[in-house]
Amino acid sequence: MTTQLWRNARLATLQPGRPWGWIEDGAMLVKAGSITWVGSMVDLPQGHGAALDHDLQGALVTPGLVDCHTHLVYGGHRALEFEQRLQGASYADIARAGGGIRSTVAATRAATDEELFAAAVERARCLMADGVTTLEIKSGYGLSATHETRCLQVARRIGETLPLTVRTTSLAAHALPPEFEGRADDYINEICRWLPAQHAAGLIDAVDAFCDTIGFTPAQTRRVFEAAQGLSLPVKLHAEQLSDQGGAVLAAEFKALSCDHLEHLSSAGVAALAAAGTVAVLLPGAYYFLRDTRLPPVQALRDAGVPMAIATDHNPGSSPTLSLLLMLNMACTLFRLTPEEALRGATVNGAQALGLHDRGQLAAGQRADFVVWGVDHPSELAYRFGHNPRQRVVIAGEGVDCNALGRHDRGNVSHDPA
Ligand code: DI6
Ligand code: FE
Repeated sequence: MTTQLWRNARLATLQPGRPWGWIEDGAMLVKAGSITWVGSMVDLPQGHGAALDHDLQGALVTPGLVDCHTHLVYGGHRALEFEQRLQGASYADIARAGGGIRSTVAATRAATDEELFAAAVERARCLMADGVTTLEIKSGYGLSATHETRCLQVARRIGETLPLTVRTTSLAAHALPPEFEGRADDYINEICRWLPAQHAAGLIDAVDAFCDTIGFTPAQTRRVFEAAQGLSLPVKLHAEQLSDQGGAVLAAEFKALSCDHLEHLSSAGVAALAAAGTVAVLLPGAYYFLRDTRLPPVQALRDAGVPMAIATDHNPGSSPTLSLLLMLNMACTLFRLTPEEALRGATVNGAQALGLHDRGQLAAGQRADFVVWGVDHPSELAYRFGHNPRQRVVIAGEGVDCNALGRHDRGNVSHDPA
């Protein structure tokens, strides 16, 4: 196996102990997809035997970004609902009137597997071009055994098509499908029946639910978690987004990998997350797009030592963004995270929210997933917005051509007005 040397780099390793895990004149050795050594150029081991030499000419290198919360697979869009909200309708009003998530469910069920895949892989490609090397994808717009399975299969196929790592999460308990109107408990029973087969087919890495007034109750969420636990699957939760249902305390009881959103998180919820080692995933895109005014309790999370992650929450209703870099900026401007907290949130803490400990830092033994950026200082990644200074994305030691991968042939679409 060839050893690669990446040298003349400014490294934000994010190793603990010093700001940014900073190494000014840095180098890395990479072999068989993993980092084997990281340090200052002056300490580079003699006789390292690297056959490939990459001179980065002083560019910044960070770990590859981890987008630990997305709903990437769906049909249609919700631009018209956006217009309704601009005219004063609330997100919850639209959901109660049968729009919102349910309208995306109808569009998803109507789409073919190929249509779902083509749209979703293009979204994943955009995220990868933004520096994302590990991506979580939730189901949750199929809401029946057949359609949830299709969405999870599409998510898996993205991981097989693009070089990034895809982790899949079942979010069957996202909304009540219309055919179960008034029978939420029956729908929960159904989910508990499908999960084993989807898990046996290798389609699920974790199980999530939407615990809220327009989602499911804590008692219903508990039943989904018990089913997951019976399959030894880790759980996550959309908790305390629109109201405080005590979801975080429930999720902590099940040692959840993460609790996500958390604008309405109580102090009891903060304490429970801290005790359980659960990651708080903050989603500034949804906060921004829904024009929320209630901030997640960032200082309380910080004081309690709860690791905070940042993700896009890409979905058609509350966060149609495809830029995790933009979320770094919003995490700072809207939630008052420091730029370093934001970057740790989109790397090492995002990885922890997925139960992954082999990535998120530049350190010996970690996967060689990293990004080369055309900026001087890592703070600039959060400071700039609407700007992508990515120079190279490297996944498992291999450079990725972000422009080519996953791009769909639009050659059969004529733009010729004649
Ligand atoms: N919370 C969200 O922000 C997304 N799902 C959820 O439970 C929004 C999903 C949508 O509006 O389509
Ligand atoms: Fe979400």
